[in-house]
Amino acid sequence: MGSGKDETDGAVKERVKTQKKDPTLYKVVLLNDDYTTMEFVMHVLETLFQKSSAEAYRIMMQVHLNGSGIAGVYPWEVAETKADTVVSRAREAGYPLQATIEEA
Ligand code: TYC
Repeated sequence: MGSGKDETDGAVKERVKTQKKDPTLYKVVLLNDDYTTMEFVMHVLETLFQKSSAEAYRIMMQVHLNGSGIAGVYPWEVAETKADTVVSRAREAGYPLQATIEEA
């Protein structure tokens, strides 16, 4: 279809149209506290972040010993929803566990 002069015209237009989502990824960061049980944190990592029990234990201990740790990396909307879900599940269970998101 191209005359030679404008052979990239259609392709450029199509790329702009199809790139709907922000490609930036965000870390869901769990924060340590003195009251949330290790078992609860591992349960959240296994059920909400699809971690194996070994990986859940590793991440939980990273948070416990160093103050924070990465539960997973996702597009913004997914990361935000998962962080909110961590906090609401913790509150339902009576724990002060906090989760935040950070640009990856
Ligand atoms: N520090 C908690 C305890 O000793 C365990 C814990 C780990 C809490 C990770 C929060 O994100 C956390 N019971």
